[in-house]
Amino acid sequence: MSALRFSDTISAALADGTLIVTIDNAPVNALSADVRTGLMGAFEHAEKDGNIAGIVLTGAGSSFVGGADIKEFGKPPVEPHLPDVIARIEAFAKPVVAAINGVALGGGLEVALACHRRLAAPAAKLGLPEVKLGIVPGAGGTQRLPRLAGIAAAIDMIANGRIVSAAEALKLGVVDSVSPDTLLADAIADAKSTNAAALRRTGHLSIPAEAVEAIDKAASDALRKSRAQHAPAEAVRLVRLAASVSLSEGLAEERRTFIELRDSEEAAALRHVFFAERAAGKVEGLEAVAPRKIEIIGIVGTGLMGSGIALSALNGGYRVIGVEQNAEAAQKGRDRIAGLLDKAVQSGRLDAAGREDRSGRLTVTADMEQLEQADIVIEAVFDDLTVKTELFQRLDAIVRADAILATNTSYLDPDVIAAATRLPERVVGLHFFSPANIMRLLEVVNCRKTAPDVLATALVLAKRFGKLPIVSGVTEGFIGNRIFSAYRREAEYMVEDGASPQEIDAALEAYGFPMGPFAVFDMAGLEIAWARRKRQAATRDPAERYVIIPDRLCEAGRFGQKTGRGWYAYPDGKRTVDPEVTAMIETARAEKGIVPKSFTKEEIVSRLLKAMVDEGDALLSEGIAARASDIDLVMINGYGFPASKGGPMFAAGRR
Ligand code: T1G
Repeated sequence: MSALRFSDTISAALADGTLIVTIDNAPVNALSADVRTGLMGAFEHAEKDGNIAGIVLTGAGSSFVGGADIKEFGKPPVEPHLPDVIARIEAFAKPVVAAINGVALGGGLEVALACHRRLAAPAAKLGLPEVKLGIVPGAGGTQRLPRLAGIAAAIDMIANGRIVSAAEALKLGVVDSVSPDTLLADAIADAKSTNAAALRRTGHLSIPAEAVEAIDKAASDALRKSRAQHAPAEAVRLVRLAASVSLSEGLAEERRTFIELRDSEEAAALRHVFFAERAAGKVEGLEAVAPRKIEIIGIVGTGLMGSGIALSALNGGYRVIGVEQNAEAAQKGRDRIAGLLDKAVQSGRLDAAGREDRSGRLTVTADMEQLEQADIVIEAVFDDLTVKTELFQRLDAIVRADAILATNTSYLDPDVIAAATRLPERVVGLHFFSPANIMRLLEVVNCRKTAPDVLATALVLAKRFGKLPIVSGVTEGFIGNRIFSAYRREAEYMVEDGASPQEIDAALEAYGFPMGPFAVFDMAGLEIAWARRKRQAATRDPAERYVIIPDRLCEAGRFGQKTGRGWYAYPDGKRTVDPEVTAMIETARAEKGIVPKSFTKEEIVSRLLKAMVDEGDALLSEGIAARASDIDLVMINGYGFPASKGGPMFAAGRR
């Protein structure tokens, strides 16, 4: 086969009259300017060369094409523009077959949709996830996908950014066949057998007829999930439009909408989150450090947190030994984990074989000696310093010297726990968020003595658990709870200054939080913070402003939702403003001689955002957080900060 090169990233080989064009732009074959230029060159060549009867388009490595090059967004667009490349492919006079060897996402799927035929490898994944970046497909996806899969399926995939397997793509008509292991050969054969005089151009197909109810349901399902974001609604509008306008009109409206959204604040925020997630968990100088081998994970405590952690570990493919204080508690732990597995099966997240496989890798015992086999032990016992320290001292005598000990504490100082053990350098913090099998966020606490390879191992484990690891230094509450405490403090100051809890909650919900702070405090329970305030009372700085109202709520037995009353009352479970609380607030203000002020929604958001950002700046200057984008990810993934705003540090930078 003779090799041809059309750009740094586009090469081709002629095989038996078929030009095999390969996109090779590591790491995901994004459609950079060089890729687009090379593709145009390859098609130019194929058009002129009479020996070429057809083209096969494929990707190098594990991706077909991971999408348009997101790194080019926000910069002046460079020709050739993607829609022009795509139009060139679809209009080509000779058969063009896509051999989808891996992920075909965004512009990658749009390129495939413009080909005349599509063959996929079984492991290929296909999707138009642009809404996750606050945009819509901008190169024909909203107009071509419905011509193959129908309006309802196209709405489901595009407005939800849902990625489908090759098998589902085949069922939907998005690909013509799935090739188990001879994808390229099959694609060449397909190109050769395709009649150039009767090419099936996707853009020229009419939209398949389907029930209006199915379309309306797909649309309402997608819009219900999208909450405050604009892109999903625009995606629904554009896909529906495909049924009533010509291809060129639809493409023009799609492009206009794409450009408008691409330049929006929301898209800038979501792009920030996308790159932040890829930067997270990277620690300067750790690249060269080899992580320890982990196969067996011990978990002491299989209560709410421990069972969630156990399921994450089982999902990560590990063997798990859960340990409880006695046989009865061990049985309860086994049942709790079995319940989580059943829920995963019922929700369709797990099939029966997967459940079987996980159960087969789980042991729950009262015999702590079994942990001598463990490569790491994660404790998820009662958050008390003595309990955790004594446990680690017991484990010191049971586990191997090269085993890691991880503490899942929220508020205790892991350095103190580590200092009480024989080998402090093997201790690391893993702060899971409840429910631990669902919440992606995992704060990996780099204690003062933690060895580099122990930290590297914890980061590998976090990824295998499917978590988003954020490295934190040791400070009370680590990154998330320290910022959340500042947020709570400022919210309480504002109540004392004149804003009501319901005004503050409404302002933050309008900004994009699923729940305002006082609703969250009531849901979490007021007694935890109250206990901590009482613990700290003796050492509190008398000069520091102190809001007495939360103490009074607790003294009145108002601990939040669970007691039916907190900052709000909850008659029949419905959150309502309680005049008793309003009176308590007014009394507390009067005692301090505060004349209540009124605040606009914007003032409320700005003041609470500033409280979070000031604490974030402190965490950065103290070296607790490695980068501002890590702080954004913690607040988005652990505390409901709207991703469409990018996180507190990003949002503050844009204001
Ligand atoms: N553009 C630029 N860089 C990208 C990229 C992209 N589309 N996708 C990934 N990267 C980088 C990423 O930042 C990281 O860089 C490295 O590749 C590995 O990524 C016109 C406008 C493809 C499933 O939304 O979902 O097409 O940290 O760690 O886990 O309508 O990346 O190494 O420097 O995620 O194997 C639509 C986004 C774009 C897909 C691979 N496409 N990417 O996952 O690797 S908009 C997407 C992903 C668009 C059109 C519109 C995943 C992946 P670094 P990674 P991975």
